[in-house]
Amino acid sequence: MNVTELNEHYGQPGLRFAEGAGELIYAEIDNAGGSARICLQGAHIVGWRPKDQTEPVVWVSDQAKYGPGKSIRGGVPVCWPWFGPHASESAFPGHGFARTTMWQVTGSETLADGATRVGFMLMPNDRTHAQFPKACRCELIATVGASLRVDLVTSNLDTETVTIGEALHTYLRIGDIADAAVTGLDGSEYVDKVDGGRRKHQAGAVMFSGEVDRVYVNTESECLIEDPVLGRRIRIAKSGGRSTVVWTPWQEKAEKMADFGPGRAGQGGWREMVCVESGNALDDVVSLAAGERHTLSVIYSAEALA
Ligand code: TA6
Repeated sequence: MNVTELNEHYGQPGLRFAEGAGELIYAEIDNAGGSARICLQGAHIVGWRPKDQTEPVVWVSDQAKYGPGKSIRGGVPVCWPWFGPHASESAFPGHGFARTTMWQVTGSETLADGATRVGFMLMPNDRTHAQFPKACRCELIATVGASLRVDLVTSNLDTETVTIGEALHTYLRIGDIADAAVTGLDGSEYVDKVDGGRRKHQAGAVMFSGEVDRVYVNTESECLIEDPVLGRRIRIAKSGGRSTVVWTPWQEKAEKMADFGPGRAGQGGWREMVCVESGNALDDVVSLAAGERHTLSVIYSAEALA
């Protein structure tokens, strides 16, 4: 569908479709509770701000690259049908193909509380079929308002069991990574990717003074990002997800990547974000018998620090 057809079929008072960066099509949402943009490539949420916040809650790099087949640095990249490197094929894209594949809009709705809901379905093609030869449907439902809810729904339409890894690789806007803390993971086991994949246990809050890349397993806990610089707390509540990934590239790694940018304060965009990702990875990958369906749901919200 082109932009005109999308607006005719799915336009809502708080929702319109428009062509934007990289000549890609975006769902642009602006309602009483919040605003967001969602790129149809990847069903990739590229920013969300509740109306009571002056700063966005979902962060996007000012140097993000937009274009067909490019993955966008920031927002809510969808990792599916695997998380991280592919288990056996190193040539397959890290975090799967969902974030660089076109999705189609399947529906839209304005809810009674004024929130806007938009549904998307991943469109398989020859490339995705070659990398994942399974009849599996992947849908994303975004509900945008004062909070942001994302449901990632996998349906196994195959005749055999299918195993998937998945995550919402969400970049959250913070004042300064050196002052932020992530709580909710105390006592959880994690795989430390910056220490050779060693297994460790979290003690207290996650604090940051260097690169952190950890996959916490077997945890369904809500996580909070405490941000004294912006004076707020970001709440990340999930269901259907047993893994939480916490990632900051820190300075050296970010500077090797072309798309982090200088950030608002000019001290590096990496200082102004942290990824707290909700999903099912490593020990927690999901096996779906023929005909089964699985939903990962995450709700993001922000509140003032007391
Ligand atoms: O989720 C953390 C992570 O897997 C890191 O290892 C880091 O490389 C990051 O994702 C970014 O991956 P990307 O493929 O988007 O550059």
